[in-house]
Amino acid sequence: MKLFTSFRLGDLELPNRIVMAPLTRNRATHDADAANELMARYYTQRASAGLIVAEASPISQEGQGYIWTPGCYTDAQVEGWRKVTSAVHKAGGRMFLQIWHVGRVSHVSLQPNNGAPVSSSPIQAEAKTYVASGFEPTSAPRALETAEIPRVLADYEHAARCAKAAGFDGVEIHGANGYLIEQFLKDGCNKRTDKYGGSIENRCRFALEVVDTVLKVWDKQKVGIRISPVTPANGISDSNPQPLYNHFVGELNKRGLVYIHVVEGATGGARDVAPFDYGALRKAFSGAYMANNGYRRDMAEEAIASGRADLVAFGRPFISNPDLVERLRNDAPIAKWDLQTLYGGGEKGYIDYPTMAG
Ligand code: 8OZ
Repeated sequence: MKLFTSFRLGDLELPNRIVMAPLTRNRATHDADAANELMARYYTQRASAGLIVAEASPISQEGQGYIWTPGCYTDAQVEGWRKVTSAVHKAGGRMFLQIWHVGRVSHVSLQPNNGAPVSSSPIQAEAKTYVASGFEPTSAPRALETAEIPRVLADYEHAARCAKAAGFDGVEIHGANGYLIEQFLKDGCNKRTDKYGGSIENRCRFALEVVDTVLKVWDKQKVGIRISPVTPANGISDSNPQPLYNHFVGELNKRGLVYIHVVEGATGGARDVAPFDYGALRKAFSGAYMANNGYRRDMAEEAIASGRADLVAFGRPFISNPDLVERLRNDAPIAKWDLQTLYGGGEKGYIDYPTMAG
């Protein structure tokens, strides 16, 4: 099967086309939001993936929207992630970090000085976030001032440097699922009248500045981006996503990124939520196309064999099947994930899912 052929991603040789998608699990340390030994065990169990994209990691406190998500901007967080990358590398794996600013999908209790979260425009997200007291509605955001944007870019640059110090093989920019980058891209949220709002070119400006900032730190062959053109996740929408993403991906192509990671349809939901021609993005981009969302074995094989995708990212199946690659190879049953233990907690529902061998 083509799913089990190797693939050259930049200077990495992936032994198969199966990627572990980034998955928020809220298992970081409670005092420092740092990755830890428990997380190192969890990722090491999954090191047979062609590539692991580690869970979304806030670039700053302002960029955090959920409690106990592991950041990548303090010394303690770099040390925490270093434990994870060295264990995964020792187990023979390869690992990118997804770097993340949630924008308005946050809560005052997580923000510096309990202030308002930031966004492109002062419009509250119709979404919930997870804080100390459980799921809560997101807080009303304030619009970033034009003059503040360089400071946010500097936070991206700092986090990109921290990811390098932590030993990752590369970074994935989180440009999906209704977070800050999408809050600029999509016109359901972005109502700005400065050079970051209005036309498609203007709405892409912030995202491309983030990309250019990360490229100051990392070689372009070690930088990917995740996008979700039609997802309604976290209350986001765009009136005409096809021309927006055709333009955006064309600009990404000029910058030579190593992959685009495309959530096809509604994140974690229906693939056919809205019409969209993903083939147009494939055509516009000469790097790797990583497909995601609801893939099963046959679909994944079809996507690789037909050339529609180079890589397929699996999310939830990796939660409950640490040996997902072996299970797919053998067409073995895929264990169901427990919804009660997705976010927060300890070992239960995290590192205790057995392999086929038990
Ligand atoms: C589920 C819960 C919290 C965050 C995403 C990072 O949607 C997330 C996320 C998912 O990209």
